[in-house]
Amino acid sequence: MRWWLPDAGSTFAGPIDTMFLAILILTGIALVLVEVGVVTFVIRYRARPGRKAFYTHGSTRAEVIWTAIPAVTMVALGLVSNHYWVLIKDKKSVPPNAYHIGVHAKQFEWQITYPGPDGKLGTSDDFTVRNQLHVPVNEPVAAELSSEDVIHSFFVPEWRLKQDAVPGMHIIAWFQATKTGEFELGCAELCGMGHYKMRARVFVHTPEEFKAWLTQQAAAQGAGGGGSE
Ligand SMILES: [Cu+2]
Repeated sequence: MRWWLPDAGSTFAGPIDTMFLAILILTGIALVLVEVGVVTFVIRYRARPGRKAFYTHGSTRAEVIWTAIPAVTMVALGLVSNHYWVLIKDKKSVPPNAYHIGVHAKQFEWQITYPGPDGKLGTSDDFTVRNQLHVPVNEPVAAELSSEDVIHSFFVPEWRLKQDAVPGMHIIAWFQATKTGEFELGCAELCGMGHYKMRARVFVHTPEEFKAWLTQQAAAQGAGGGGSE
């Protein structure tokens, strides 16, 4: 049983984890201060034999302070995290050399389309595999997300990347894996009765392995095969 975050497996993991930790510490401090305050006041101003509980309408000065500090903290967090939001989510941030693949979500599976030998998505040599996502390590990949039916969400915890796939929309989620191995792509949006089993295996390959896999798949498709399951 893991008690902390999944292994860091993409270039986004470092900054996202740092931000997560900063927010956890700040909210942790706030939690302790508030709870200590509540308990202290409850004990100190409680009713006792011969004395009524102390009652106050409040203090404007205290209210201004405890509103201003969280407000300033929130704005500061927003400003600090904006850089990473733009880096990860902005349409213009997708690296021009990214390897584009199609990720089509439907109840309840992932259909991953590869550009085939010509390296271009949307041509006749494209091929599709079900519930398997193969990508090369240390190379930017752009997943072109679409959905067949309802909203699904593309989520690979090790990459710290989560993006909705919305019917009628074409959304690109890019990432660069930094760790080879096998991971899991889960659907992170409740999408129906089979949501719990909507997942794909993720394989992050070395460039050579990836090339070999692509060649083998393309050949199998050319020979009339249906891709590997
Ligand atoms: Cu789903």
